[in-house]
Amino acid sequence: MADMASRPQFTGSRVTRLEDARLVSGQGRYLDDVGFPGMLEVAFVRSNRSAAKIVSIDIEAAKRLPGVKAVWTYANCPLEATSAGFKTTQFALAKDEVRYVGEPVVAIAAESRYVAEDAADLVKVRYEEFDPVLDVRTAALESTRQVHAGRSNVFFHRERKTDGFDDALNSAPHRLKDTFTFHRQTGAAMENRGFAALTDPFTGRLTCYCGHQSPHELRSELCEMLGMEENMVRVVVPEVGGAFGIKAAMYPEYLVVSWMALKLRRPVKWISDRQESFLADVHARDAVHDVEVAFDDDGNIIALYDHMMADQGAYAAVPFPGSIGETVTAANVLTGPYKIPHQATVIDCSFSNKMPLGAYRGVWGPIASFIQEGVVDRVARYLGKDPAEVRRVNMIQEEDFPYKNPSRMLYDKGSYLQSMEDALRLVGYEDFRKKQAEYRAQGRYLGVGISVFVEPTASASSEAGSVGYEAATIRIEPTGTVTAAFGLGPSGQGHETTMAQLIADQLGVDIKDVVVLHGDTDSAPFGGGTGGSRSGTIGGGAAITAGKEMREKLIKLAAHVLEAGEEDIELRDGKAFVAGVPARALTIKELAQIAYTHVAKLPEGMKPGLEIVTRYQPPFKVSFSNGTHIAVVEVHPDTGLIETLDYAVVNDCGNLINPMIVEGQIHGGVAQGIGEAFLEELKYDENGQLVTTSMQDYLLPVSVEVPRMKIEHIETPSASEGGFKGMGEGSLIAAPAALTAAVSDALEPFGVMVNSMPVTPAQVIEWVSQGTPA
Ligand code: SMO
Repeated sequence: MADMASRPQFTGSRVTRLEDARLVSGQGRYLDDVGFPGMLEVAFVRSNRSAAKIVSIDIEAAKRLPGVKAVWTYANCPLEATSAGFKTTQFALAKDEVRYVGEPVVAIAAESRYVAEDAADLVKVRYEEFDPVLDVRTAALESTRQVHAGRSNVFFHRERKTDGFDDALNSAPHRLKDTFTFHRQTGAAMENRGFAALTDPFTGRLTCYCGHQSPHELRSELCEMLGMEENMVRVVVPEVGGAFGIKAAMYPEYLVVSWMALKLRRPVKWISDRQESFLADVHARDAVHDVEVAFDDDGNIIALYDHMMADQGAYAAVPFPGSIGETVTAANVLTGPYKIPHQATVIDCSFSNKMPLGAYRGVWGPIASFIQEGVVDRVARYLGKDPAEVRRVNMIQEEDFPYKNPSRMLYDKGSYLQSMEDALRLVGYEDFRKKQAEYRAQGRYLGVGISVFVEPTASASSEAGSVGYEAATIRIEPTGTVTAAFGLGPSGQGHETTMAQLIADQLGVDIKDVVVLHGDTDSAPFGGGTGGSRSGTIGGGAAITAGKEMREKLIKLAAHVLEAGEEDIELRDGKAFVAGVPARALTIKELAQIAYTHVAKLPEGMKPGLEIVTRYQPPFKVSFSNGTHIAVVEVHPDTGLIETLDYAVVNDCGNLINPMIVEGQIHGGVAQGIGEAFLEELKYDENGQLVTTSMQDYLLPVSVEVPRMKIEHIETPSASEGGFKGMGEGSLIAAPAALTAAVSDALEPFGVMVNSMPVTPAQVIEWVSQGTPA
């Protein structure tokens, strides 16, 4: 049979996003657009102490306020929100102790949010304070108070070392040490997090609305914690205005709202305000790494040591503690694209009195890249060599694939060196070096930073997808158009377009005739969801696999009705043709009519209907995307301001489904990278109060800070169906390392080598004032 997929009409093209007409015209329905008659709205009283015993809670005045329906404490809602893997006991509403500022203590349901907020002001909680634990090094000390009594603050410890590491380190000609510090951040999605729930009064079935990355995973977690069966709970994910990992988590508020809908028999909704988002959306990063690198005179890196200390915050978080992701995965890819034979890692994850750590785009990646590129740049500076040259010397080469790194991760084929050479060309590297010297002579400080990244994608154990497969249903309706449903939970990535591209090509139909549904557990097959850069590769594989199965059935049916051989049937332009005889054709609609209503015409043994449900699991544990980011910045030592003057990305995520969508992901990732490197920071004071709870304190990049990017693609296919690799996180993984390396390069005359983020104007001024200009 002719394979349409070998001549794709849509796959690989810059197909305009099908979802954008409604999204950019304000017609998207987000969580806060969900409303029902009689709906109650919820406000939470949150802990304003970072570590304290709850002495008493006075809710009487709040209960008496007109319009208030319920004022709940733990006594009304005795539910636990716990994580199976690294169990800490967190209650949906704090029971007798609070462990971070922002922890929900009392929930109020009222006729409106205004009334609920007024009632919240009337609640009086008396606390008896403890000394908060706020820093990873202190948390690890024996003398420090235990965040969870009877349990060591260091809840995860792991040591790994390659054979011969100590000898390699000790016999190396040169060794350098530094400490890298990462600040706290959060996903800061444009759309705040929220949850709505209602119970069917007759069946008792619960329907939940939530902007979430993994609808089925959320349903499973809710059922486990509420003690309900999965056929009694439906999760519906509306449009999601940014998720970035923070909407992959299960939160205490979701349990409270569900429980209220079940007990009060009224629809209930809660959506966080911006302050709550900063306080109570999972945080990320927040780690200190003690690093040592050993190398020879030519710049060959021989061994890398990293003691990683990560601050989990008060609880393990569900479904997994972010500090484990930030460290264990960082250890897995610490050497990045470089052939470093020896590695030793020590990991300590500890509890503190801060908001729990979960996932934020890239999880391990910005940290691993910052260290790996920082180490190469330190070696280059120490030896007086060009940073690009030291990268060439250490880079994994073409003939090394498949390459097993010191953490035994198997890298499939990539284009590491080529991506760097191409990116160097895009910024005119050699020329820039000449100009840089001239600028310096004029007292201007320009720098260039290189970040060559590898990104483990489409993993069976990704943080948001606990399953290694993804699921797709394809149905050709009786009128001949196509409905496809996925278990994915997209949040702006354009799945409605990319999945439709793949399906349309398999079926030979117009992309406009394919409707992609997602995010409703009643209609979508059980799947893992979006996260860990997996949707395009694994979800795309499911789309292709289901498309192929449907194609086979259509061809069989058409061959039978047209009395032709299956090998002579072509699917194209919404029709099944007999090859070479264009007049002998049936439209997909005619085939669908036969399949659904004139079933006597079906070939013997063929079941009626046109509906395929399939699951796809790639033939690897993980596939590695790669690429290079190069940033050119100017640093103004007098004001501390940093301008990004030029930015190049050469990206290799295997075969492209839609280059425009891939580039959109790169644009967003680099923008977030600028935030991470220069702007965004969640700061706690010495009492454990979060002092950055508005957009005035937590600075996000705006258009003036985000440069135009020069983007090129290399396509080194993976072994997945379609040859795709993931790419959702790569740009945020690479960008902070490139940007900070550019700052180090610019400020070389002052002896500056960046070892902490964000690089703020105040930080620049401090470094410059301590340095010695050449
Ligand atoms: S940080 Mo993500 O949900 O892979």
